[in-house]
Amino acid sequence: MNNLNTLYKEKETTKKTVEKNNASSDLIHVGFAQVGAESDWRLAQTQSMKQTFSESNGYKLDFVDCNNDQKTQINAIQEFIDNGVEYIILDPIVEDGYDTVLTNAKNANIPVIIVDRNTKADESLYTCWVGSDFVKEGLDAADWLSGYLEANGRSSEIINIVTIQGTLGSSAQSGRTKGFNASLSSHPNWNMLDEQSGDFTEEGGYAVMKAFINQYPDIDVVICQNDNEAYGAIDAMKENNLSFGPNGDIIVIAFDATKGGFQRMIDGEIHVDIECNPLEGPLVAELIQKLKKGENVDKIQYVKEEVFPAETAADIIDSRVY
Ligand code: GYE
Repeated sequence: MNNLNTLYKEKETTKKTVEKNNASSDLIHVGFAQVGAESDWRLAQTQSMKQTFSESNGYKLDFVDCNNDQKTQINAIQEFIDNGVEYIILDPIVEDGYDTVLTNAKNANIPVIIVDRNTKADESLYTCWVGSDFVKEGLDAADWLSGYLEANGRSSEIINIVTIQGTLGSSAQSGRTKGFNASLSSHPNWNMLDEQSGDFTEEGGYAVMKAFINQYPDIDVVICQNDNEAYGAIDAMKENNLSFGPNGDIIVIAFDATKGGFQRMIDGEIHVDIECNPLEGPLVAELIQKLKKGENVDKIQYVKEEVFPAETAADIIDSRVY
């Protein structure tokens, strides 16, 4: 009887282990090579991915914060391949330099979904891309500025502009720059004084704006390629007793439209925030589910985005989720 009991118990244990193994092997194994943690936008995107690719939703997520270092990112992807993940999600820090590792993923038959920033790698090397239209964001910023100057009777005034760019070589930086600068030729009175990278960080925005203020005595507009850079630029302007914001002199344009950016608009510090949506997790999961069923997915998918001028901020802030 004792023996039988032991046997029964052993059987139960084996059954449980097998169930557990089955359960974990049912999880879809996904690797996400994230850019870093440089901004509030980035933290919101990480949260969206982690919430979506949770075990309770049926995923096993290998998450690597690449600390804004491309080498780390390439190594992370290679490790995902070596570990046999089923899907790779990549947010490329910069546009160039991923061809070899993407070829390795392709040869290992692992679909790669690119999110947010894009790469110049050949389209055959990845399955699809989902993110923002950065060129359109830049164009939207220019359109807003044009309308704002016109509404204030300043459309033929000389307008001196400085740009605090994002990480050089990233598609978010190159797209926003390209979009905004495309409007310069149709506004001969707009004078782009300088463009320097603040690396999408608050400290970077502060340092670049401080240097701009020292060098250029008459800045009319500062374009900050993300909210965090704008916060840094605002600190630099305050420190130098410069007047800025909707009730002041220097026009402040930001990108991302995070909750913090909305608050700064309400506080009278930012004129307009061009939305960039980081909540890409559910969309990427939808793509993975389709790929798993063998369905086709669109090669390129843009997320929907808007332009939020300061006067709309108070009504909208409570509905913002990031
Ligand atoms: O604007 C910025 C982040 O790639 C769109 O990266 C993203 C940008 C975003 O650090 O805040």
